[in-house]
Amino acid sequence: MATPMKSMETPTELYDDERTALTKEAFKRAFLDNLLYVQGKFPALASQNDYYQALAYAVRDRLLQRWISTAAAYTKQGSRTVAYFSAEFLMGPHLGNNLINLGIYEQVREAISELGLDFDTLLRQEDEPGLGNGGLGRLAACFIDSMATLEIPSLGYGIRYEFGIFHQEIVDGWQTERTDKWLRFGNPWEILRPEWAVEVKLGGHTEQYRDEQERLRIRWVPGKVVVGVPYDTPILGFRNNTANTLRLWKAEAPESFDFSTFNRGDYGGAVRQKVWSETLSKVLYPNDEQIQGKTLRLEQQYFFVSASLQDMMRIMRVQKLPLERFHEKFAVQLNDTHPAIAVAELMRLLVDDHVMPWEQAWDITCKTFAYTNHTLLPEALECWPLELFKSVLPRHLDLIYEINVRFLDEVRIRFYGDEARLARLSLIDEHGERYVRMAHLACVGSHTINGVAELHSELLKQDVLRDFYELWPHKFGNKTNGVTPRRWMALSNPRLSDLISEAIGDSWLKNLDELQKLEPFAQDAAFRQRWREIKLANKVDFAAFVKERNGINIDPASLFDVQVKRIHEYKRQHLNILHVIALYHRLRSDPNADFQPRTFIFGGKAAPAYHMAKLIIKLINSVADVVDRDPAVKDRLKVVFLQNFNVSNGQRVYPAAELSEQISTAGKEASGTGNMKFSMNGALTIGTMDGANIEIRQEVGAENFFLFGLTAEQVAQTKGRGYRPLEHMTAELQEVISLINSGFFSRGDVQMFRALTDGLLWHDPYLVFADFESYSECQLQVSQAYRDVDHWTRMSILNSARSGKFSSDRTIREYCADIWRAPSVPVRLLSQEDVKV
Ligand code: GL4
Repeated sequence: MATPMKSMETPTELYDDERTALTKEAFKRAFLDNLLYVQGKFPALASQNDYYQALAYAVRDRLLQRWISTAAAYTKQGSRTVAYFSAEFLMGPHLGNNLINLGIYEQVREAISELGLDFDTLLRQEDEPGLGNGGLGRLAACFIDSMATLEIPSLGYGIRYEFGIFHQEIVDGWQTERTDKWLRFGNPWEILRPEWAVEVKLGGHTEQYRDEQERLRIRWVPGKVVVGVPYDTPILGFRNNTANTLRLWKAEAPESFDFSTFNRGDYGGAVRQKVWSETLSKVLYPNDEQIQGKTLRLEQQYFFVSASLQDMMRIMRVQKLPLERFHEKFAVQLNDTHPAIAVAELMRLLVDDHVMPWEQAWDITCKTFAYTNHTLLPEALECWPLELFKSVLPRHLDLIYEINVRFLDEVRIRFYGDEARLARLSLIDEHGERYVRMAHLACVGSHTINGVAELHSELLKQDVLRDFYELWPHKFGNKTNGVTPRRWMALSNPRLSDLISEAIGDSWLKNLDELQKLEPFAQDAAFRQRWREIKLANKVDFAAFVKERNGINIDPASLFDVQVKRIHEYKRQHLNILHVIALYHRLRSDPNADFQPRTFIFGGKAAPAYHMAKLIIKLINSVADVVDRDPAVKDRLKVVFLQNFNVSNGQRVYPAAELSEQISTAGKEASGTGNMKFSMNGALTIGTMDGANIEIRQEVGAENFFLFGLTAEQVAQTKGRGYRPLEHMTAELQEVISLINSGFFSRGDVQMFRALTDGLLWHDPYLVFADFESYSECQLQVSQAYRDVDHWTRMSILNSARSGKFSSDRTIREYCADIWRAPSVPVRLLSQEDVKV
């Protein structure tokens, strides 16, 4: 592996004492000290993981000064702080990223190799914190990176799951899940803050009582109490002095061991409370865009939201701010509806615990929250059965009723006599079994509501949140997603990043619009040559990785065509694999066909209970297997399923990709963010008019984008007319389906893929058949374009050069300007003098 951003090393005034100086010598000394004093090992006994830990602690020591300085600056300034509430933070490995942001990557790498160790091996030791499912959790991670880079006071609040997203293994072509034990060897990046633990109540009932002034009040008598303990991870800005905080809550029992029970001889009962309490933060629910409606999930959501709001109130006490100014001190962003219970919880804290009048509390609440919607899929809209909700949060249900009564009164006046509208807007769904609608709670309690790409924000207004839009049009807006170029370019694609910096200087990493300066280089033959060499080198690296993981050889000269993302029918991995089968069929029918060799790379996890998604994985692997064994297509067609697609594997695959598959049914993918990572790294996109694809195409130019398929409007019309997939059957598609049904890919088992093929033939809810021909034709254009090497390279450079919009820095600037109104606070590094005890 090359070194990320050699040209950009700018070590600045870090602590200059012997312990944390940035000289190579001081670093080596610190590293060896940590090996002895933290890991308790000496080199002869140390494992690679011991070395990694020692290295991580040496780096951590060097960023704590920034953390302390940041805390000091924020406390002094007392300015508005963004609290980003998210049930998921898909951070990926910290070590490499921290080295990049500190500007000491190269030095550290040299220090480590001078000690005779392999730096890349140590980097690979880190078990990535996979505390998210996919795009939504990764977006949260990009956002906190950008907030730190833009020097915005912010806190990420979430859950410290003991087990993150499961580890995917492919066994006989099927997905199997293994527990993700990421904390097994400890986590050097977090600092436990037991002194800030808070209690969170659950269950029980409510009762009336009279307070000292004889006022009738309501009190919540909980059935159980858990303790939330914060674990803090510093989040560095890029080459500045800012280190913000990601604060994740672990659930513990108030008393870890119940002695009275123990003394009665009930040993099991004595630990039961502890066990139950800890299950709250035990495991991440592995569903993306699909809710399961489990009690434990609601408890998790409430647990982290309540702990976070209480923590924010503690901060206000420390800063001697009255609670009446809560909304001035904090702007809370709700990352989807997972933390939407915060609306009711803030009301409870203000009204019940702090005896604030309802109207004032409600005013503060609405000025505090803003809500981001991330999906239009109906199965992802959170609704909790009333009885379940009541059993977990009896007091909140009362509060929600009260919020609802007042809200509907407002609606009644605005829309005189429109009973149907009242029912549609209500926080409670009363059709059949009754439910609490979390999206409605979020809308009512927020001052701003946004979608994550232009099309998605439009569809929200027209469709899912239409009634709210008609009520409060001023609340609605769009914030197109973005990704951090630090992780997704500097760290993962050092070769390309160095070339770019050589050409246009290195400030593009802070201001991605500067990539525009690359445009003229698209006309420079020598530059194009280097651009190609870099892509090839990245492909060679990736091929070696595939060889090691899958044991198969892929040809770096073939076109690398990649689809990596969660497996979901709406994302249409099956459209892709059906096309691969069509190509296979063409090659078998006409062995001498003129054919651009391609390697199709797939990766992604399926929710464990999502059978169709798992069947799609099996089909991909079965096709991979047949193609690999068939000498007739050797050297021309390859299919690879990359196991356990996660952040680390993403860092390997985006730089090597040439074609990015963004082929969701139009109107279904809210934004997508992988699409942006590919384009930045010079891959061309084959895609539908969906999510952020539309904006990518607009930026890079229609001539540098392979567009196919129905538009969202056409999809709606097609469905409205009564879609019949068979009407879109072509001869080739017929061959493909027959081949699958004949058992060709399943060792003669004609039943194996029936659920999939029958589903397509008779229902095809995501219009795979309707788009198949358009997709096939577009793929032919891709193959032709790829042959014109110079032209392809020009398009690739332009994709990168025009991807500036898709930096999460741009997104965060927009959130700051339009929603949070949080000013930046530059941090001055404290000197040793400042921190003397
Ligand atoms: C998602 C969307 O599916 C995805 O398009 C979007 O990019 C992402 C971040 O906004 O959010 N919504 C859910 S739920 N999971 C996602 O990945």
